[in-house]
Amino acid sequence: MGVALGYFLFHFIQPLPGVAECPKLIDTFPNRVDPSPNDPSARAGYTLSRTGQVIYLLFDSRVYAPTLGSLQVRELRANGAYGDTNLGGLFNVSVELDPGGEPNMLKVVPATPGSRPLTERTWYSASALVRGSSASDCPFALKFLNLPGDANNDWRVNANDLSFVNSRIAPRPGVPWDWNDTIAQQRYRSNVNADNFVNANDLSAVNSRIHPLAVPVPSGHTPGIQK
Ligand SMILES: [Ca+2]
Ligand SMILES: [Ca+2]
Repeated sequence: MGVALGYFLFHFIQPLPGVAECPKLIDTFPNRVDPSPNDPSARAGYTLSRTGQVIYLLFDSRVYAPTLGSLQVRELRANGAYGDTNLGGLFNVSVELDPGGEPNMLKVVPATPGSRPLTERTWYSASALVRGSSASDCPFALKFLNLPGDANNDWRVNANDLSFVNSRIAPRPGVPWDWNDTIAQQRYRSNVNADNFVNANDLSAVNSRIHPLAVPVPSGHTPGIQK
């Protein structure tokens, strides 16, 4: 009886032949900041707050870097349109360990160190086909705003960002980052000039980018991870 039941369960729980699972994009580290009582206007995700233009993409399972040339980075245009120029070739993509030590994360970084392929105050789409453990050609897409200085994530740069950064000045180098640590995330976003410190230079970086009006998402586009 027990053997028969075990035999039944063994076969019942096996994946069906040919069923492949795609890794699913679930989070983007630089864009993530949890709203706090001090930042009531902060909204979920969507801005690159640093000048470094590095995007971390967290997937729900093992992910491999996209096939060369499959990364597309394009400006968002009105009425759901995209810019003609694909900036994807200006970035390198590598697999990174997630906070749990699993190779479930991609790091998208400018191929030329220090270069800034993305224009500030501009909305972009990043998309590619990636491979998982059992599936290939798995699509993901993200729409985000490149707005260095927008530490509190409300699509504008103003005195609230100066306050945000000022209250997170770190006395020591090596900004800690822990995916689940809200303080670390906020420090990451506060490091506007993308060195290893949160200090007066970041306040200057914010101050030089004051833009009190929110940068609106072009019509026909929904910000964030595309479902
Ligand atoms: Ca802001
Ligand atoms: Ca800094």
